[in-house]
Amino acid sequence: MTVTKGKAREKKNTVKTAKIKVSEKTSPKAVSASDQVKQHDCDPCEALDATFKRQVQGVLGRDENATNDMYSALASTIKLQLLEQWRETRLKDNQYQQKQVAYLSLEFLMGRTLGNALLSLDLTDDTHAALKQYSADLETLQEAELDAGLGNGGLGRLAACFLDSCASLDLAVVGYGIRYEYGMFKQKLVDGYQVEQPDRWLREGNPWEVRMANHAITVPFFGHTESYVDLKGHRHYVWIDTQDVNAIPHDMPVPGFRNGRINTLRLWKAEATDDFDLAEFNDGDYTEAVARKNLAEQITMVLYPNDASENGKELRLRQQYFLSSASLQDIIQRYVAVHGTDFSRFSELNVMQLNDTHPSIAVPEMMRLLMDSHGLNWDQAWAITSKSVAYTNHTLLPEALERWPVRMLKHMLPRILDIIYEINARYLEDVAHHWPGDNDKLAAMSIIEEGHEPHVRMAYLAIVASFSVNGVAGLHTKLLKSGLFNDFYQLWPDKFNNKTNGVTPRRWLAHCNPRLAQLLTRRLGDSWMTDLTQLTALNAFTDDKAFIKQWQAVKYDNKVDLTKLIAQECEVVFEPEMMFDVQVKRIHEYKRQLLNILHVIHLYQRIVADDTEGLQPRCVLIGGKAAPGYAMAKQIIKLANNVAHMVNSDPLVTPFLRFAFLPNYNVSAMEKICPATDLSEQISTAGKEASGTGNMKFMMNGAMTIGTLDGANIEMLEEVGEDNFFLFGLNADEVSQLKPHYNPQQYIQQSPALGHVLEMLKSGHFNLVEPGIFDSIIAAIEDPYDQWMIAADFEAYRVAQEKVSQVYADQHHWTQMSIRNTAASGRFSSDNTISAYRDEIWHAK
Ligand code: M8P
Repeated sequence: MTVTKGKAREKKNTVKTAKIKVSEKTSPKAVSASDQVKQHDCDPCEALDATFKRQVQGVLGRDENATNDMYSALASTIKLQLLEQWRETRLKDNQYQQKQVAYLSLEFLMGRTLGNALLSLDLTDDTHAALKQYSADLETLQEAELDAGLGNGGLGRLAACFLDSCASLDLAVVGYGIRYEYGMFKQKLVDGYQVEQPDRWLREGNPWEVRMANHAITVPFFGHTESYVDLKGHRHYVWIDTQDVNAIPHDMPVPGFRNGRINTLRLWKAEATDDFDLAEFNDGDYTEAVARKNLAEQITMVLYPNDASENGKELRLRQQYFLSSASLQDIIQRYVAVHGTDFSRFSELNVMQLNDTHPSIAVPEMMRLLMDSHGLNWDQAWAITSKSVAYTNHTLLPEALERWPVRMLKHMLPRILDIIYEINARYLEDVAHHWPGDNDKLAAMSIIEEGHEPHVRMAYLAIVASFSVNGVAGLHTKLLKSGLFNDFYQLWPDKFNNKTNGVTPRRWLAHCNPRLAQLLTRRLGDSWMTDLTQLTALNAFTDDKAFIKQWQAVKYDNKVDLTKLIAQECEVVFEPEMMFDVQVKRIHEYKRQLLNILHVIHLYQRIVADDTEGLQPRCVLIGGKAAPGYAMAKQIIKLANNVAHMVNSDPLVTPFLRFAFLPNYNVSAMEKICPATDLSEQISTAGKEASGTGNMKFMMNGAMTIGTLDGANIEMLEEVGEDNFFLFGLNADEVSQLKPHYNPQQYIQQSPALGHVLEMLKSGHFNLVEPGIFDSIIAAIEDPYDQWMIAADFEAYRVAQEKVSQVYADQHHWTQMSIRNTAASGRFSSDNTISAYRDEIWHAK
């Protein structure tokens, strides 16, 4: 499969190697494929030059010596360069020559745009040239861009990778999301504790967005419903006395990789409507009216952290409905503009992919729009809705399963609640038909969870209305079918399918690791960027001494770069000669950062006891944010910082071990971390991590994985083979079998190493002046109800880490394994994942 199109494809094999230079700096220039056809008729370099000059000199107040000003001048220049192709893409897609896909997501974790846009448009060299007349260099300007952190972690970043692949595969896909004023909070450390600070990512404006005020949509809230019967005897419903909010689209470009397509990420901003305030203005209640205006605009103010303690918050439901309603109205308007109100072709020409249940209120909203606004009857509306909605599940964790109080829906979205009840009543007839007389089944499968406070089960609503329900890795899908959604699987086995996640090789290899990208391109040509399976050709070079040396040099230089970031952010000196052992991801008990920290303590004890035989010098890095209300996750961060302090301040220890916690881990940090990592920690309790995607980024960049049989690790292991992967621990079946009679003491007795670690923790060695602060962590490890089974896996983890050290000691062998990991990573390109969505779910093209 390749995504190189048209003229570019004709030229694919004529790489002008002369233009590919070896660059010492981390510069995207190194990977620019100079064989690609430029997309402009005039000399692109001159056009870019001239626009850039106008942006620098022609915009009042821009200062040539201010990095931020130069960044926004450059970003505006590149945006202007892509406007024409962007418009052409939109005009073409408005004709519905191919099926239109809407990817609905509350989160898009885009990170920075500039570097990726330059790579996709093949403008890196021209930009370097245009910058020559100025004092700024491209790298510095790229660093000035603030991350668009409109997501919590993997789920939001997956949406961003998918958009990149959709555009690069020439698919007509619009990402629909929310333009949060405040993205993911910024994490600071104070005394080793996480402190959250607001992320005002828009404070200096967003040069990439285009505000489309003329495409504004009105979204209703509150009010009540009434019904009437028309002359033909048909009952109609109206939702009246609503408080309306305007949804203003802010579009961001999503360029395909050198194929001329520019897709759109449409982010909605909430603004008060004029008539919202009118009555009160007239009554003279000015302050009340302004307060209400703020209420409307609150909807898109802040991204919700993925936090169990935030479950059921009213503002979050308002966000979900706001996104769903605005996006569906937009999709329907576009369709009606071409096909009128004949909806018979709607589901053939449109599909809506729900990124988890977060936008699943779109199901009843679609029914409402088709019936109440466009006059369809129930059966017609249901036939269309249920043929155009597909749902992706991303997690089995019970606390992440969304349920909304019926009471809240009744107040905020009365018409929507009526429709949910009707969907439920009709669907339960199917259930009753399938399991006659089984009332327990009806209660268990009902969309409404009865009880003291009845709730709407959003996952059930999504499953009932969707023609496709997919999990995000093989094991995860299997567990969905056999566990959480088993009843639904029995009822509709054909709905269920697996789509293993992937990550975009443009950002996660070409852009973030220019040294490796250049090495790959020299050996293989550059079409690996659009067909990552070509990397399997690397297996031919595992005995090539010169190649091995080059591979090692790349890793070494990347490590040197990372040491600078670590020194600056953590005040810890990492040595590039030592092994870089990394775990970066959200802090959660199931991800088991605690297991990693216990292992660090174990190494520390060995070094202090002078038991260093077979130890390989290591630098351990942990990074990630804890949900603000997740007390245990915050304690784990504090423990990491206290242990790091002890490790790094003992000169007898530091030759063997250094330990840092990186604050404010985000997309841009990962772009520096994954190219420099030797060992990737993917150590979740088996059965808990649906897929993982960081694991894939590390693998692509030649890191070895130490990991459990969980999520996509299983498929990574399948691709690379057991000899090139450090596997340990219980599998998912063993975890669930052990659960009822788990006895941590038994494991503690069987592992002297774990016993010593716990003794030291209990002695207060890491919290001498902070008595008792780690008691809850110690209790959790020793708790027979510890779901994460830290004690059960510790010994196997320790042994696997010994094996890691042994292998690392043989650098030649380690490098061969590293090459094999990159070579085997092709399956985890999101191009591959999206091709499967396209062929098996969307049937687009
Ligand atoms: C996110 C929320 C955000 C705000 C409020 C409530 C939320 C509830 C759940 C989630 C959520 O599921 N987040 C995930 S799922 N984050 C992830 O990284 C997950 O999706 C990834 C992409 O499929 C998977 O790779 C991860 O294994 C999975 O944990």
